[in-house]
Amino acid sequence: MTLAERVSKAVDAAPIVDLHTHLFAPQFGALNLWGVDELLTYHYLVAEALRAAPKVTPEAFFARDKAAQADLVWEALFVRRSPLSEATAGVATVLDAFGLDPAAKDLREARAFFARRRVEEHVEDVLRLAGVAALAMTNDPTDPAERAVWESGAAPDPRFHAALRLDRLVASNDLASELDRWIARMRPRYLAISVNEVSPPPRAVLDACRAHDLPFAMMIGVRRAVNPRLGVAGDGVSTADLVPLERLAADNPDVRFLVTTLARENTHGLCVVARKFANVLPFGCWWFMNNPSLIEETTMMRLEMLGPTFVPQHSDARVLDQLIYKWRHTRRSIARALTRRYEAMPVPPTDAQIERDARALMGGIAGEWLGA
Ligand code: HDL
Ligand code: ZN
Repeated sequence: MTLAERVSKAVDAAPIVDLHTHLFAPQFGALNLWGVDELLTYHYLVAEALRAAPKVTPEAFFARDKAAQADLVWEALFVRRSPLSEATAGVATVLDAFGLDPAAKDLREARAFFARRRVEEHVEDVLRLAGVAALAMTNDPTDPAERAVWESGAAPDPRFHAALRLDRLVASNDLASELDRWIARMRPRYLAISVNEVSPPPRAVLDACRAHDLPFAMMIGVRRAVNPRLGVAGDGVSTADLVPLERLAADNPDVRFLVTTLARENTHGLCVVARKFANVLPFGCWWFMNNPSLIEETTMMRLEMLGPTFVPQHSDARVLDQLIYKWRHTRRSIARALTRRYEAMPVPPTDAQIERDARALMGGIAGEWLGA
């Protein structure tokens, strides 16, 4: 076998620990999204369909029901055009993985297939096909539907770990008591927030991280609602100043920071910050970075500057079935970058060394930080 083949084999076999998703365990009922209509109304595809069919206004699109929205997306992006974007290629990968025709003229076959699926078996099949051993959800107690599930006493499938999302919770009047309440109820593996610019979080947040030994995840560079007409598809990106992140890491050496940046221009700077501060762990190729060309570039940069001491990827999946494509596609990019770094070694690695490194990168390091 060639080096590339040996690396791909090890990366494909390495169990995944998915550090950030918007998935919900089956115990969350309708919040657990799956099936072809959910796949096709993923906000990435909505934005792409509205570009491809500009005569359809966002308002007219959102006035349709979900099936009619999915039909429009299918026609615009899969029938009239080839699925060349990462999000469309992903749907094609998922359909193909289930033996469905990604070039079908309509969604009848796919809808009939998913209609026959039972959610419990579907969850098992998707996790198996994607090679995902554990994942973190995104849990926001200010969301009434999610809050109701937690207050019902539901116990999530143990492979679905909680992550307490603070974007809205930080506005609480008594943040400290809200944090205590939801940390006790959810047992989250980390606290998380998305920001446009880096600024110190409220003191109560870092106090809670220390008190419960929880990492704090900062997702930096998002600009919300640059086009409000697109709803959840309307967010944009900006390059952030990372000097405040250095200060945060320096001022809180006993707090572990999980960090991902949305702008390609911040990738290199984050690697440098991580070299200066061992309590900063770069993770994933977030959102607009989650494309094969950028995953390979980013993973190369991180391997060159950090060695295998970071988490190359998270899926950010919102629909259960997306785990299949997001991890199949990303494994290819990570394997390519890893192979290129091994080629730079004067003595090639053994199969055992390749397996050790692949397992650390695909799940080991994330698992340590997730406590999974
Ligand atoms: O803030 C986030 O966690 C982002 O991932 C947003 O949810 C975004 O809409 C998304 O789904 N990106 O993949
Ligand atoms: Zn996300």
